[in-house]
Parts: sequence; structure tokens; C-alpha cells
Amino acid sequence: MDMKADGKARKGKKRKGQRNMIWNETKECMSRDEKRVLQSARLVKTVDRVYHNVPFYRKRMQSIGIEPGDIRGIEDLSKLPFTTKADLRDNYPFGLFAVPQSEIVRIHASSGTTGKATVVGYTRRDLEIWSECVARALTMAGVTREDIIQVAYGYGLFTGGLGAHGGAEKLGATVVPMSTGNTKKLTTMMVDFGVTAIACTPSYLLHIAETLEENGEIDKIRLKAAVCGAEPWTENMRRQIEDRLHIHAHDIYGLSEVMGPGVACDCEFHQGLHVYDDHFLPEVIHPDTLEPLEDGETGELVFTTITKEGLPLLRYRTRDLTSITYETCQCGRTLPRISRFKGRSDDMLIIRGVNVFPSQIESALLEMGGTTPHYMMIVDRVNNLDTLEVQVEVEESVFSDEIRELERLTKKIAHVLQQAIGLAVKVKLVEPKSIERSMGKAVHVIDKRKLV
Ligand code: DLL
Repeated sequence: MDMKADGKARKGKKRKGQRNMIWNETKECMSRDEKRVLQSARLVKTVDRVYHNVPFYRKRMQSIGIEPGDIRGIEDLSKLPFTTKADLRDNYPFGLFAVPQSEIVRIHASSGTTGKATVVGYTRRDLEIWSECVARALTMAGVTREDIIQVAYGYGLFTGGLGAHGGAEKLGATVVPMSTGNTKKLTTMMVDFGVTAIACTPSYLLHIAETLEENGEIDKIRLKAAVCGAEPWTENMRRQIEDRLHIHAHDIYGLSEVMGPGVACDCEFHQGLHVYDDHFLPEVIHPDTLEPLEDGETGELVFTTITKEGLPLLRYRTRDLTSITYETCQCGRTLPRISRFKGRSDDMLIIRGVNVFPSQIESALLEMGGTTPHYMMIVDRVNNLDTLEVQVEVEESVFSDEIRELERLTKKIAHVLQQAIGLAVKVKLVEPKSIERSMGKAVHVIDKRKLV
């Protein structure tokens, strides 16, 4: 394997060097064969690094009789072991990092089933590559340095806010770091600043549209593009957003473990999301047999990161269900495309872009006392915003208390749940034994959201 391929390819890119080509995807910089050489060199390097720097991977590779020398290129990808979210949790917080902590310059985290967060770490170079990927995605959505972009994903441990922010700054756009929470302020600034692009969850964008309509401001905005993701949405919803706001809306995908937003994005033809496979090698596998599937077949999306330094991952099982095609897109890009997501193979709910696991509710309820583990989460979409009601069975003794006592308890539970999941929750206390018991798997969620 030509270990110098990476360096050569990058030099090649530089030689082309026109300023306006910086954010073009690999199709314009190298042929498919050249890219394969680049991917292989990067994969070989990644495998070698994780084997020598991450005891977890060394053990896992040894357990299946694989050594770094067995991986000579991307044709050997399927010989590598899988990584799951459970592996990240078991090695909480920094156990899978491949560099000393002193080289980690940023931490992000997403909530997990056990209450422990899934922690991800980035080196300075990881952050640069992340910004580059997001900048590519924004470019795909038609955003340029002339635009004023509101980033209305949450800032903080969630990767949405800072991820989109980094990419927009890298592109040279004027960034307004709104975060979430104050829609009135957002719409006022959108009008006053002449904002031309927005990055937020699709459900939030619909809510923004509604607020603008209610306030008679819809004709005053200069918005032209939106880059939406972090939760599932349909083509219909995209069209509705486009029609109501008179903009182009694009789908951006990513997950914290692999990087954050910017792993893939759709172009103006909306025929699937282009994956930046010079950084993330995609595979689609059968979720039960774990065998790679044919192009076009729906299965679980798996990623191997090939440039990450802080937290490189081999064959990470995303749980997201999709299919892949390598056919050249109408836009001319040769990047592989994944179809819109068909759902997840696990039970995580995404409410207003925040990951929520039923077990988080359960453990918070059990910790506080006075309640039982019998609860029901009712997720809905009202005025285009996701809502969460949690019906909680209380103990008999508590239920016979005075109304004032019950109100106090309701408030307390709402506070505890909000602390646990980071989302406002409407709590309704219900009579003992009123929530249906299950003989098989307990059902804790009624998801009434219908994606239009
Ligand atoms: O949601 C990263 C992100 C932020 C992506 C902003 C796009 C925009 P996590 O919180 O780790 O990271 O959640 C990742 O969200 O495995 C999918 O199930 C879901 N998801 C993300 N983007 C999309 C999308 C961020 N465009 C999980 N369509 C992923 C459908 C999406 N689901």
C-alpha cells in the first residue's frame, strides 16, 4: 500500500488551488481510483493507530485474530470488528481516545441509556476537518461567504450548535449564534439583520415559519436556504418548509460519535445525502446477520472514520436505517449517497433534536421516591414543535393527598425530569394501576408525531 498517497493527494489538491474550489467535494479534485488509494492509505493508518494507541481495539482485533498488517486497503474493511455505543459507554469517559488528553481541545457528549453520557473528544485537526465538512455541506446548500446565517441548533455539549457554527465561520459566512429557546428574538433578528440562511432542526424551522406568519413578518425576511437535521423528517416536510418560507431546504446528517453534523448532506436534487467518504467510510449491513448488504438494500448504517485523531472508530454501528448507492448523482458528484432515514433500530427518541431514552425517565422517577416505575411518554407535535407529556403513576398514599400536595409533586417531577433529559416536560399524575401492564416488552412510548 502506498502510504504516501494521502500526502500526494493533498498536494495535488493544493496545486489546483483556485480559491473558489476549496470547498468543492473530492469529485473535482480526484478520480474514483485516486480516491480509493487515498481512502485505503487513510484506513491503513487509522487501523495501525487504534491498534497501538487504544487497548480496547488492540484486544478486540486480537480476539478475532486480526493484526494491522492484515488490512491493506478498503477491500479489507469487512475484516475489522464493529464498535457500538455500548463500547463507548463501557469505556466512559475517555477510554477510546487515541491521543493523550492534552491533545484533546474539545469535548462533546450526548445522552445515553444508562444516564451516562457518550463522550467524544476532538483534536485541533479534528475540529478543522469537522468545520471543513460542514462548510462543504453549507456550500452544497448554496450558502456562501456573502450570507448571514443564524445557527439555531443548541450550543453546548450537543454537537449541532458549535458544529454548524465552525463550518459557517470556515466558509466565511456571517454567523449569528442564536442557539435555541427564544423564537421571538430569532425572528426579529432574522428580519432586522436580513438573515439569508439558517441551520436548525426541521421541526423548529416549521415553528419559526409559523411565528413569522403569526407576526405578519413572513414577507419581510430575506431567507433563501436552510440546513436542517438532527432528527428524522420527510420529503413532504421539506417541501412544506420550502413553500412556507420560499427557500431551499437541505438535509444534513451526522452523529456525535462519528463527528457531529456534516457527515452527509443532500444537494439541490435531493436524491439522498452525499457522504464525505474521504473522511468516513460508509457501509450498510444487515442489523441481525451483520453482513454487508447490496447497494439499494435497507439496513443499518456503519461508519469507519479514516482521518479522526481524537476518537477514531472502526465500523461504528449507527443504528440508523438507510440504503446506499454509488451511482453518480444528477449534480455530477460521485460521492456515495444514503437515502433519507427510515428509522432507528433502537429505541432512542429524538424530541426537538434532543436524544431521549425512556430509561432516563425511569431512573429519574425511581430516584425521587413517591412515584412508581409505571409511566407513559406521550410524544406529539403541536404547532410544529415536539411536545412530551409524561404520565406518572404515583403511590396510593400519595394519590390520596390534598390537591395542593399533588400539584407540588407534579412540579417537582417536571423539574427532576427536565434536569434528567434537558427538555421541558408536561407531567400528569395518574391513578395507581391505571397504566396498562405488559406481558411482553413494556411499552413506555406513544409517539403521536406524524411526519407530514
Ligand atoms: O444530531 C448531530 C447533528 C446535529 C446532525 C445537527 C445534524 C444537524 P446526535 O445528537 O449524536 O448528533 O444524534 C445523532 O440523530 O444517529 C440520527 O438518528 C439522528 N439524525 C441526525 N441527523 C439526521 C437527519 C446529531 N438528517 C442521531 N435525518 C443520528 C434523520 C438524523 N436523523
